[in-house]
Amino acid sequence: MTVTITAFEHSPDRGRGLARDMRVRWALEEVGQPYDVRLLSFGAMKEPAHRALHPFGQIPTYEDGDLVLFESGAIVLHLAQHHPGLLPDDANARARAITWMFAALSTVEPPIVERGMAWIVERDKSWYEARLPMLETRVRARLDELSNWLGDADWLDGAFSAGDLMMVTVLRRLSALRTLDDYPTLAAYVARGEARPAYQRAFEDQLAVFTANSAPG
Ligand code: GTB
Repeated sequence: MTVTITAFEHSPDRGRGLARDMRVRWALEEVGQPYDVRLLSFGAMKEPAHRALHPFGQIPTYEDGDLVLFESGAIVLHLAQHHPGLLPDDANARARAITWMFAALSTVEPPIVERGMAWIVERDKSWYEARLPMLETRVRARLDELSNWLGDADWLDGAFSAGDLMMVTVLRRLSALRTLDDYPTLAAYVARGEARPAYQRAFEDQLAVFTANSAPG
């Protein structure tokens, strides 16, 4: 049975691969698993049929026979644990790669999302300009630390892993603001991730959805 994931019918990022189905697509491509995509409107995401799969009415979800998962991190971890290619065989190295997945999602992503959300929902508020330096400082503190850790290594801990996949997708959320221009080590790290053939296949597939749904006439 083919795996089915869900994604935006009209992604607000105009197909730049910033929505969280991108990580799942990339992981599926890395492990060579074919998949179908069910596209959802914002309305359909909140309908009972989708909420039965995702309690918060969001994308992505993952269906494989009787198994239904939500949360992009849990989906990528599931794929990495059941297929070779995204986690090392050595038990300690495997645990460290999973640690990097959590670091991406619970230490690096939150300040990036918080700054992005402030721009979306608070930029016309009186307090926005006062709050922005604090939000910016918190993002840059994590980038400084991550950049120091990476040094001149290609990946976070040995060979490319699900930890890198997750971290690259988190850092890509900074692309519109060009923040990574100040972090050449991290910019090169993201570029290495984006150069992987599996990433490129996943990116093209999600971009094709946006292109098809934006075609005139
Ligand atoms: N923690 C969950 C996970 O990792 O799977 C978060 C899932 C989530 O935030 N899903 C978003 C969603 O369904 C899409 S990815 N939103 C609709 C809703 O909540 O009603 C977040 C996202 C959206 C758009 C952009 N963008 O346009 O750049 C980037 C990221």
